[in-house]
Amino acid sequence: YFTEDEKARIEAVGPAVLAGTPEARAAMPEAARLAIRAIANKGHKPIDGAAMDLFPNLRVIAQFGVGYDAIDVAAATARGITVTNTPDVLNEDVADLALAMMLAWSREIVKGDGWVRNGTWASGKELPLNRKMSGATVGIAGMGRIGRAIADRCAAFGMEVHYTSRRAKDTPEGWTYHGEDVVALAKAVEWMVVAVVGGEKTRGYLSRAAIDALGPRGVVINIARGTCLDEEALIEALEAGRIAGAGLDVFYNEPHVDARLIALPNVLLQPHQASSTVETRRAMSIAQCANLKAYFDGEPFPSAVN
Ligand code: 8YV
Repeated sequence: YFTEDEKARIEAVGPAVLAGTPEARAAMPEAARLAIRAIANKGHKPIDGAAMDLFPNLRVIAQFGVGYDAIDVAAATARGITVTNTPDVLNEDVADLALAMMLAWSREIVKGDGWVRNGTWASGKELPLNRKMSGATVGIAGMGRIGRAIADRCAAFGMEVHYTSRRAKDTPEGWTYHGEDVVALAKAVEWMVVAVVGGEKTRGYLSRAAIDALGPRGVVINIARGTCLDEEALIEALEAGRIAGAGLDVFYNEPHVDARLIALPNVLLQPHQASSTVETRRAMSIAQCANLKAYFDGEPFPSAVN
């Protein structure tokens, strides 16, 4: 949902109506639908060709977020509609959350907090020893802009960086490129961070074979999209102890998380909050509105994806 500030920023570009559901859009009178030139979208509910066809004069869909997998870009292109996103401004926050989950998982931060609050520590017990993260091996599945921000942070923790990507990147010496072979990547590392773009092309990118190749010390971190890994295979591997754990900010069926994941103690769960800082959400809102304004002013889009 758009916040009041975000709505005000959109309304400063032009008059706007709130129609966040397919039902609300279909219920709009025809004259109102004909007047719509742009959609400011937020969240991950699909916008397909039929949704676009409700608005014959639609020319731009401005997504609030870097990921635009919810929007059928081919359908938009076929209709002469430009899709825009908000890249870059959220790289640091997403990378921060990836490292926060890695540190929280390895050092049992959530459990430790509970022990202090519920008196377990005061009763004389000591938290069982946990696991060192600094200096370990890490695989970055997808070395785009967010992947790079994660890798830089991991390097600062003395971690040995491995990655997959469509092309080898210009990286500091010592980082190992595994082509697009995510199984080879998994064999080389203990930590696996999924940072590929969402969408059909990356569905199940971290495959069953890759998850199993991680081995019993393997920990999967996902800040990309639920679809970027085989969630069923992940759950089975976690339940069987074939891998050590996971830290997940994204899921197949958000906001409804598979009950088996919720039952697992070795999984750290977050409510898709990687970009959710005041600072970054403001920057994303400004970037979304800059794209909307560019359309109405007849200027080039700052960040079009098609
Ligand atoms: C969402 C995200 O934009 O940028 C992305 O791709 O997943 C998030 O930042 C946010 O959840 C609002 O839809």
